[in-house]
Amino acid sequence: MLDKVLIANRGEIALRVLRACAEVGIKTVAVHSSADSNLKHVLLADETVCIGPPPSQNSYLNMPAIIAAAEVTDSVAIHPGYGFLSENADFAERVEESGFVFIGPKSETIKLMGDKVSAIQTMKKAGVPCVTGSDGPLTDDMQRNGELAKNLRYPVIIKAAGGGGGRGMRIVHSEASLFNAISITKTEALSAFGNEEVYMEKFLEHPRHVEFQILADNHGNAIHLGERDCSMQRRHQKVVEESPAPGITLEQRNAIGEMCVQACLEIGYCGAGTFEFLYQGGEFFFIEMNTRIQVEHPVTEMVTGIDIVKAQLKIAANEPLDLKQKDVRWSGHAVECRINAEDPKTFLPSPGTVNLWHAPGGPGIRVDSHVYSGYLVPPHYDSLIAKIIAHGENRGCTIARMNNALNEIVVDGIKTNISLHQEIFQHSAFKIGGTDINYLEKRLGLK
Ligand code: MV4
Repeated sequence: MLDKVLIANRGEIALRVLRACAEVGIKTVAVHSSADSNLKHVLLADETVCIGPPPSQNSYLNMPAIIAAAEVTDSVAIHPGYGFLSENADFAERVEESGFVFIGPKSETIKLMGDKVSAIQTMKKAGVPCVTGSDGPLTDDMQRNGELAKNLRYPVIIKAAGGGGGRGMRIVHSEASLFNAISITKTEALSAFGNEEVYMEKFLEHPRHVEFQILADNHGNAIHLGERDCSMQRRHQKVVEESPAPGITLEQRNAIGEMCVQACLEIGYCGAGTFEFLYQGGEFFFIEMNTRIQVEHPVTEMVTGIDIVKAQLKIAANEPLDLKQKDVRWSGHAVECRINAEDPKTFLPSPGTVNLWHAPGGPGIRVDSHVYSGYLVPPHYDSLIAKIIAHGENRGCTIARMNNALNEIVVDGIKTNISLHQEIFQHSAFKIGGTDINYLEKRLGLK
């Protein structure tokens, strides 16, 4: 196993990684900004290194400072968590070149998937179903672009190759606005991502966001852990996630999961990964691949009983996967609520001191959180303070358990979105399941 892992992140995911390391006897190094000395995982880590001032740019995104911290602590590997440098191919490459293990796929894989045009081309070639579109970057031939959009039939969507996660895209409803939309998206993409390449897809109007979790090792083994439904979102921020996705059959799960596994084997994927699909009209369409651990990984862990972070550590240590696909079983249902330090009506961040924190409990409840009574939520970072995960034998039981948990939890001193979750869980459409990506924004009167 790895001897010592540096955790290049903060908050709940840093604690999640620390717990996995401690469980398998790996020493931990917490790197943190000067605003984060009192983070729970920093207090628990074997060693700590302050890597800079509060702004992320100067600390959690400061590559030389993080690599220097790995050097002075004799770390052997770096876990990037999610966000920050987790999908930065340049960072992964520098980590590798400095002689450390980057806990994730090879830097070339991150690069290949980070460019959405090459990601889609790769997946299409590997037999994964994709949204019909331009099959590559748009050229400056505007007549050709016009014909392409007409053939796809409006609405179409223009997306930046360097974008992803909802950044750098524009919906086009008619030819009148096509050329302008392409040109604006290119300009924005160049300034935001340093890459002006854009591509076109048919715009799906009522899809659900369904993603597949995979694990692949360095020995030619890959498995899938089924899917998660992340359709309950607002402005590309997921609010509630669940597994399995309502209405998806075991046959669909096995068929799409197997395609993802085959694609992983073809590209020599290594580590944990997620295939994002749009699901509409009973069909799956690949849109992006994430090469990191995701916020919502616990719902998959709850229904499969597989510890995905521990699997990442074993894979990074070059161990073969100890599970075959036939060993993966899905049991019951799991739902996750993201608890944010934010105003439930305006969604503005609400940093400050948590005077009192009381976590929910009981059968089937898991709490992934770094918060404790007296903890100060700094204003510099993401507002996620806790993830409440409920697991039960079926969706109804799971929702009932989550309702209990949302009633039990106490957070005093800062505003949170707990009331939003309570409201969502009363909606009849949510109780039925299978709402699309537009549901929450419509319900909130934003659409
Ligand atoms: C789309 C789409 C409809 N049609 N592509 C947004 C985030 C990025 N991962 C891709 N996104 C979308 N791509 C086509 N061809 C709708 C979205 C989309 C979306 C997707 C998943 C979850 C939430 C979303 C919210 C708005 C738009």
